[in-house]
Amino acid sequence: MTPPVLRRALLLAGLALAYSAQASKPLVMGFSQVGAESEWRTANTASVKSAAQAAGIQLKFADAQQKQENQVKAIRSFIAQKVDVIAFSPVVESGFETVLREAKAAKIPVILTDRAVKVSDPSLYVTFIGSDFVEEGRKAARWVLDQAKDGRALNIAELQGTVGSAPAIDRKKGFEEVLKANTKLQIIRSQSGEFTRAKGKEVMEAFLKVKDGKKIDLLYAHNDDMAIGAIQAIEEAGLKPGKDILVVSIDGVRGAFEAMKAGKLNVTVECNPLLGPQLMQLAKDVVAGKAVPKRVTVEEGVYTADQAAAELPKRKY
Ligand code: GYE
Repeated sequence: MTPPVLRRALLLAGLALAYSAQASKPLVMGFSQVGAESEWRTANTASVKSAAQAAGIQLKFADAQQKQENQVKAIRSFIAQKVDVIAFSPVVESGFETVLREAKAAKIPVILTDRAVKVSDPSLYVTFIGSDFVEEGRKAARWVLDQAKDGRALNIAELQGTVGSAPAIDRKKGFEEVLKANTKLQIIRSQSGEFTRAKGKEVMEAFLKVKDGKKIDLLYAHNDDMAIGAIQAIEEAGLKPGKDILVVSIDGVRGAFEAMKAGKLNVTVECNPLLGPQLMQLAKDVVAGKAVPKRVTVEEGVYTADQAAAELPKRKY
């Protein structure tokens, strides 16, 4: 028979051991990324991965290759693995209701990063951290309005992002809202370039071939990668991007600053992809049961070609 004192000591030691095992168990995050479609996305992925490591969070990373079905599968597998928290950047806005209900039923909190979803029940996610895409579209259009202050008319071509994605929907909305102020500014062509360079180039080539007698004066691309692809198409058509056709885009990635330095891109609206550190802090707070804001936005600027040379060395993505 163990004496009662010894029994108590053993019990306490056991409890302490269990407690320290619990405390040192890393928080597990399942993260479903959109894909690797752009420079922005690459920087975003790098930020998430390095921030998880720095925060001591075990990351289960899944690349959806721009397909919603892959994302739904990834989220279901995170639920099955009983991760502590799920974070994801939704490829498109609609169609996540069912899988989000499954996460909720499993009591796994969900954080949206970068892109928003449309759901009838906002309690299906805890918080959303990302940029204000409508405002980015407005900023791009304000620059265009400025160019047309002298009263000239501008025919605009638009390269949209992924069909149904929050940034494509919102950047179009914000741009059109501000553009309305001047009826001489007309969008004469608009199509998706899926946020990639290759598709941006392909669609711009097609735009330039349309024979309706209308000359394109300005290109608005929903991201820098599509603008960079389109710039190539413009050059191959024997025109000067940045001069014959003004080019405005969104993201503010290094490639855009290089294009601005070369005089081929006129302006980029910043969209910060370095969300990793904020996301990890939010995840820790959420799992610890702390209250977090429903919406966390990111501060961003606008850069023109004349600032490119000075800004380039300072760019972090
Ligand atoms: O602008 C684009 C990327 O969701 C904000 O996705 C992001 C967008 C970004 O492919 O380059």
